[in-house]
Amino acid sequence: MEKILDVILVVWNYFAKNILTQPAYFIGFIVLIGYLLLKKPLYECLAGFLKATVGYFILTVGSGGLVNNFRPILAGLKDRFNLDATVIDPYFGQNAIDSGIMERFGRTFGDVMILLLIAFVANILLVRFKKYTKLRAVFTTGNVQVQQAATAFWLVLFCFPNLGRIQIIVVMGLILGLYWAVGSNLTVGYTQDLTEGAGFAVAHQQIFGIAIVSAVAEKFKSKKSKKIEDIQLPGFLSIFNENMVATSILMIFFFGIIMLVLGKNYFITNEIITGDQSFFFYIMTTALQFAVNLAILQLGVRTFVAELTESFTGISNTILPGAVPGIDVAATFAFGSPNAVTLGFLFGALGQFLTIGLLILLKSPTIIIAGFIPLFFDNAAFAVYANNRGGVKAACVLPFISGIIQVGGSALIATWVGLSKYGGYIGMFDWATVWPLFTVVMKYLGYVGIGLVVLFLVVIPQIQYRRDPSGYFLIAEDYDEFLEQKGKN
Ligand code: ASC
Repeated sequence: MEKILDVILVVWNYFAKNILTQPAYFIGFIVLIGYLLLKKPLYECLAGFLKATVGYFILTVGSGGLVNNFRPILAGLKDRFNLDATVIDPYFGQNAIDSGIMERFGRTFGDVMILLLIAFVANILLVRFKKYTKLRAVFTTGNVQVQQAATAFWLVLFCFPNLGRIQIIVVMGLILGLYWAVGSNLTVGYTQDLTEGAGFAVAHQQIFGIAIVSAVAEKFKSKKSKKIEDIQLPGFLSIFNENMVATSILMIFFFGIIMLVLGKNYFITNEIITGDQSFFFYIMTTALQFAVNLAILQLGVRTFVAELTESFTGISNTILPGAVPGIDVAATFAFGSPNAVTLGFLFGALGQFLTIGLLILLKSPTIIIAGFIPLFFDNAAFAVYANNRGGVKAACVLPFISGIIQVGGSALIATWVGLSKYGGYIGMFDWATVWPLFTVVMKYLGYVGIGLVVLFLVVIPQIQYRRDPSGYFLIAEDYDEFLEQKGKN
């Protein structure tokens, strides 16, 4: 028995390290398997695999470029002002857990990978039995799955410090798998609407957020409400109608101000620029990288999404009937209005910075430093969905509120569970809202709390299904047919 377990773990570690956490290959292999199941000629299967993998790598170049370019600038505020602060960013969060987990709980990161395996298998099984569970989406975004498994592990250790090693991994693995299945399932309908049936769901860190924002955005809809793409600005403002121009101008101001606050000396001391380099042009180049990387990201999405949509029917007709793949939230930035992405980022930043100011004024025990990933990927996505469902006002107001919640929620949970001491917290929307709630319920109600969390998650897709039994599966399986049934075509 032990031998078998060892073999499973070796295979799993290989898969997790090389494929799952490299979503480009994971998506590539999904496309390959999909085409094989569709019995396409081998050379087409190979071509699909390559196109999907390359496309996803292009997306990674864009999103990685954004992160690498702007994260140091935001995090720099911490050093510049000598703040003892917690950075809300998934990678800072993971590092914090890495350095604290042994010291505080006597566990290693290896346990996190086992938890991840259980959650991953749970997600697939939940979708396999969709007849009962009503769950349609499989999480494939391995890079964020590791961060979530680590955070979930910390939270469950905090709630049940005395529970045995195996029990704790199994309990949290099941809850996390359920969260993945239920959360990404929540995004299926809204994403099909946004992408006009591209056939994917979101599997990231703000999946409950997307559902909440999309539902609330509808309250903003009126006869007068306009979508961003319908607004034509007059006169000189018309240059803002062009996304690349709008993004560039806004980012020169936004990052220009922050970089001026940091000061040229900060960049010289940290050997980012040399003394004889022009600070003005350095600011320009940095700010313009925003538009550059966004364009790359969108190209990547366009390259792989068509392959994924077509090939996945091979999987959804056979091994996982009616399923859709859950993929990185960045994929949604290639749909809807490109200006929504920029607006969401800026309004989210406004909300975050105001709340951080408030924390400083109120002498909060934990000061938060805005991290680029929550600031951008959560709020840009919220604006894209909000604009699609409710128009421009929703696309401004909701990311602003999200910014407040991200900082407030993260400050509370990171302080309470002790992660702020290690300098980082994941900070993404669901981990500043839904997961803190789960943690409170489990900490105070114990096993009953676990039961309540599971019940809450299990019931959600049942409610979704009962609202529209005839369209619920159809919207994922055949979007055109769904539109026809709803009389929209
Ligand atoms: C995250 C995370 C990333 C980015 C990326 C966005 O949460 O860990 O690396 O967002 O997935 O494309």
